[in-house]
Amino acid sequence: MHPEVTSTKAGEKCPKCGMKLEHTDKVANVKTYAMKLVPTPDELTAGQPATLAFTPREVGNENAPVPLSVVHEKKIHLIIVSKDLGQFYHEHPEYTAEGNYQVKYTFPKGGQYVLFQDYTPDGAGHQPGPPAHHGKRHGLRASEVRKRRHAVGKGRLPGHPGV
Ligand SMILES: [Cu+2]
Repeated sequence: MHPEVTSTKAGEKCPKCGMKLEHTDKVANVKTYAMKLVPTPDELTAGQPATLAFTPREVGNENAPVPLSVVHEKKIHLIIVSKDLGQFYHEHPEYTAEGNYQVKYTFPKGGQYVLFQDYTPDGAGHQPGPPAHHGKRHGLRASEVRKRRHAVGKGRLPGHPGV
């Protein structure tokens, strides 16, 4: 009824509706997360270094800090894949004093890229598999990278992997 209400004691009742709380071994975290991406410069251009800044945020509570767990020795695993699948990179944005995670990256060619972020908010549990409403987060974004001379504009397509 009120999944946000939890207790560590047995036999407690929900203060909102009076329902008896049921025991669960699952991590009681029903929060939803989204990764905010701010590229610098705003217009990504092939061959020019860019800084990609990622900020994990709790949906509906965007100002709350979202500490991340270390998984495979890193907090964020960033996979950059060109839409034609010709380019594939694995990067690890690092935490900065600005409170976000940054990685410097130079897109080699113009075109569409998919930025696949793999991260686990503390306390959200660790679940392998496709995007879920709790547990491990997989964020996906496609960024349009300008060719060096031909301005093709920039667009972002938030969405899910088409697999
Ligand atoms: Cu990695």
